[in-house]
Amino acid sequence: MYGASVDDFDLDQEENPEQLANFEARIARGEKIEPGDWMPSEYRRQLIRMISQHAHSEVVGMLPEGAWITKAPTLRRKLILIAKVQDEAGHGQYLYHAAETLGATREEMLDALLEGKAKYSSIFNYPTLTWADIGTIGWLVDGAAIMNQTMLARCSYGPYSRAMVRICMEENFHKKQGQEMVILLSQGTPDQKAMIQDAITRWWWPTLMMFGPHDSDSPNTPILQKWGIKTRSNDELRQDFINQLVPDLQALGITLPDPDLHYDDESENWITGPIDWDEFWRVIKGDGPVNKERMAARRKAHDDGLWVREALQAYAEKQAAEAMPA
Ligand code: BYC
Repeated sequence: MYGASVDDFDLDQEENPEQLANFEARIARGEKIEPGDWMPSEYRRQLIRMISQHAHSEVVGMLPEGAWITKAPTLRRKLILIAKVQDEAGHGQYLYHAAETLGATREEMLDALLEGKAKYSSIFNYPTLTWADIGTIGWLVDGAAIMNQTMLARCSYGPYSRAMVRICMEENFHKKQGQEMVILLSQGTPDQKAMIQDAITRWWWPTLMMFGPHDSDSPNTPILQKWGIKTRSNDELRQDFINQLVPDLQALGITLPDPDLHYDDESENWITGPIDWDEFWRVIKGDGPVNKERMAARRKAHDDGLWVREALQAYAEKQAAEAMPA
């Protein structure tokens, strides 16, 4: 997908065993790999894939919540939601920058998204039907993201790892505001209780899918773990999330939509019933509840922003012309 930018670097580098051994020794010592450093092209390719998809997720992730800014029930909630959605735009910026350090251009990455070649998180292909969805996204979706991103803050690639540190701090605020909303609604009027129960019922399974397929069906995990990009697997992170969330939600009187959910004394884990992976693959292939709506919104935003890109380009050209000696 990013052939030109990725393959132009260090041709035949994998055929140099000494460089590869040195690279892997650095990772084993816990050193960060930085943009100008030698790296295998597959390491670069994997990072561009993951970081650009992550950036797209942040930007597409603004849509479900952005839709509720004008409908927030109080000024305080509106301010919080605006700040959160603005943070997601900032996260997208840090991440696109991190991917640019690997040689991918912003245009290539955005084209890949708009042409449907690049993925973004499955979770953003579900609609936000009620105000309770906003609290649920904050607690569950941002909570799942933090679980995954705390791991990525320790990843071997310096720019991604540093972006993650800052993003995680902001995500913690997002999670807390969501948790506060869920707690309040779960202790509110019968209508509010029903609304939050309905939202958790709809978001529970899609949130578990966010962590990606089971380890046995995850083709990228082995190489990502070998090179210190992921330090924990999809299933490990998902299990930690389930163990954290189940007791908290049950304590609020919320029922999870899983008749098989039970605590296993031996492993000390909450065990869920089977995840509907057919649904997951359908959603990431473009056939989720609101995939088409999300992509239409992104394409419109891109088209509407054309005059800004043209103005910036004209300004840059003018500056360059003025800097030229007469
Ligand atoms: N959605 O080999 P696997 C946020 C794809 S933003 C879509 O396990 P990997 C927030 C996967 O890409 C949170 N696709 O992949 C924002 C692969 O296909 P390709 C976003 C998924 O990379 C705004 C195939 O399935 N976080 O929280 O080892 C507001 C096989 O999977 C998904 C990140 O992006 C999915 N859920 O592991 C609020 C974190 N899962 O690419 C909140 C960075 C899997 O080979 N990314 N696929 O064609 C990662 O940590 C990893 O890429 C994943 C997947 C854990 C997501």
